[in-house]
Amino acid sequence: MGSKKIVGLTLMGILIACANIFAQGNMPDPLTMSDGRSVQTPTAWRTERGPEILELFRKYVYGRTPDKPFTLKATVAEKSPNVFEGKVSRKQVSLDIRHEGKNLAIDLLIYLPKGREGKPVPVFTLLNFGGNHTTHPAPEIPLPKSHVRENYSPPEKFRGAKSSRFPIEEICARGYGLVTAYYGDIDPDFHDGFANGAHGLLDAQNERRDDSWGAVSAWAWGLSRIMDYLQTDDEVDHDRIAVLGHSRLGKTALWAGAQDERFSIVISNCSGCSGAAISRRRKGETLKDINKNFPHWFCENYKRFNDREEELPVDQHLLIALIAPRPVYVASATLDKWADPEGEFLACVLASPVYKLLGFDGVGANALPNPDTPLFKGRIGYHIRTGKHDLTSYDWKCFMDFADIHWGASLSRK
Ligand code: GTR
Repeated sequence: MGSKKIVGLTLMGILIACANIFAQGNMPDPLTMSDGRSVQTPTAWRTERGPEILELFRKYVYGRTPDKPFTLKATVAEKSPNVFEGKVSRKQVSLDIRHEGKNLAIDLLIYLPKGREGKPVPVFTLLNFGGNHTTHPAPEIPLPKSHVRENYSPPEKFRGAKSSRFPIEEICARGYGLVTAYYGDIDPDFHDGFANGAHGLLDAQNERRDDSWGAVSAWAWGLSRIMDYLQTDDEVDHDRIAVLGHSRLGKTALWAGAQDERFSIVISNCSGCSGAAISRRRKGETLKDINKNFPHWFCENYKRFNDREEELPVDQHLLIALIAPRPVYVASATLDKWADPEGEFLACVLASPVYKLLGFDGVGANALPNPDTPLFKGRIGYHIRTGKHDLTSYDWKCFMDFADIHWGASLSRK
């Protein structure tokens, strides 16, 4: 089949999907309050509709993160000023987070470009799936001390195994830094009854309710703790810290960015169901699939909407809208049907009116772009890459081009 025909079919798919969705008449409008009032000013968005949507996602989807006091101590565990032939410096920092006598350790791996004459570095922050040692073969990077899933065991076998997802040299060559941590340090990715990780740290026993936080919320909480640390690191540009995530960690990046405004760019890669994709389409993974296969990711209330997506008072375009007016980028892949690329793009289209209200262009298009043709028109960026569910150097190139545009133009250079 020629590429024109594929694109034509996809376009038709989007149009039919839009028509179906609006015909259903139950797609939540970002600019209408639950009580029917219309949201007409930036102030009404900031003070009423935005907080209302955030609360709905807490109550029905990701769960409520406990608002409890903790202390955070950072210790530099390793520093190598000359890696990648002296072009890059590496730093490993251990975070020790404490609450009522319990503690949680998160190990950070940080790469920064050299030769910036002391100027703070804009960075991309992303969690990894298998341990920091999977991002690069260097023996100085320790194996994780927290629980590791079967597909990354035994850990030593996976040293450097995911380096294609972390093109450190390319990132640093463009003047950016990379901050990563293992998501299992924050919360384990299996149903442990919410006993360990951030849940074990902050939850009181027998405290679980239908809107209590799941693992995605815990990982997002961990990203905010990494942000707490980055705000104290003088080598990092505190106004230019992006959060990025792939797949389940793409869902996490969106939820972290929606809650924590210190992330000045938010990037979701192949995030799919309960990430960027519109749930009401029921294409690819559905709420029933995700709640059945990953019962620990979301709150208990979310399960009430299995096969009843149209009753959910939110859909995922509202999660993207919560990031407004900050720049957000959504990336899909042509073969990643499970993540519903058309649904991911549709969410960008449906979030765009909020950006407009706040004085900016959203995605700036109504039709799915051709593969490998990124949309950089407004503050919602989008591309669909040829290929499978993955995070590649092509995706990174697009994210960095997007960051060049928004961090270069919208914030004063330091
Ligand atoms: C799949 C899951 C997706 C996606 C992916 C991943 O099995 O159905 O929602 O998150 O895992 O994170 O790798």
